[in-house]
Amino acid sequence: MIGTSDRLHLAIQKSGRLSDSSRALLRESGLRIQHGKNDLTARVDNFPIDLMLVRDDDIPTFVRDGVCEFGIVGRNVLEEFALGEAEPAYEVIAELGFGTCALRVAAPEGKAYDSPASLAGERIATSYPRLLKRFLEENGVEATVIEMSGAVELAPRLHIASYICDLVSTGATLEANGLHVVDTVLESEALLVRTLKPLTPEKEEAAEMLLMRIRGVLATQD
Ligand code: PRT
Ligand code: ZN
Repeated sequence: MIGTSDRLHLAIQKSGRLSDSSRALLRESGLRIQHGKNDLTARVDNFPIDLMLVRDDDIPTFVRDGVCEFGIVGRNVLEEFALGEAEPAYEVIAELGFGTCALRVAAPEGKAYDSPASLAGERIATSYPRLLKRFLEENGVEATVIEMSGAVELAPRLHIASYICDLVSTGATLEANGLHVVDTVLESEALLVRTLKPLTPEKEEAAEMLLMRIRGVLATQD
């Protein structure tokens, strides 16, 4: 019989833009997920796998520490986290093709932008300070990064910053706030990631089965 300690833990977003697609992928992979959306964990009843239903921001930490051997999380969240780490914290196993968006620089109407050099000396509001700082450094630009946890698109109107760097999918939010895209910092989609911590042979076996099934589903989507 398989004990609790032999069950694989896979972290997915509890409720948000990645939740439904993450669950759908696992279901298509043949996993029968038992519990409803409000529990912290959900048991897979036909494989030794438990789902951890958490905030997306917590997934990189859980995978780094091996609390969850696998996770599904956006590249944006993962790379922002990784830039704050001294050592590699995970391995990317697969690009999942959902949750697509991009971290973009946007400016108010009438604000000139030719190249990243246009940002020199400016104030830029973002929830992704490390990714933005990397972009500025790569382009040899010195600018002030203003960290905001949300409502970044309001920053120019509130005179907190002259540019913003935020996630965009349809662009409707930018448009509603009189902003337009001027540059791209990172293209993003949901990724399947794996801990770098070694697995027990039992967990390794479950991991190989899980990956084979997920890869099978992804192959039919290409
Ligand atoms: O509660 P929890 O912390 O888990 O959720 P969250 O609120 O932090 O995240 P959530 O559910 O909003 O997003 C989860 C992940 O979905 C993100 O980390 C991205 O990888 C991905 N994703 C895809 C997006 C978007 N598209 C997106 N459009 N995340 C956020 N947005 C925002 C965007 O910033 C804008 O403010 O949605 C708004 C609408 O976008 P437009 O361009 O369509 O208007
Ligand atoms: Zn979040």
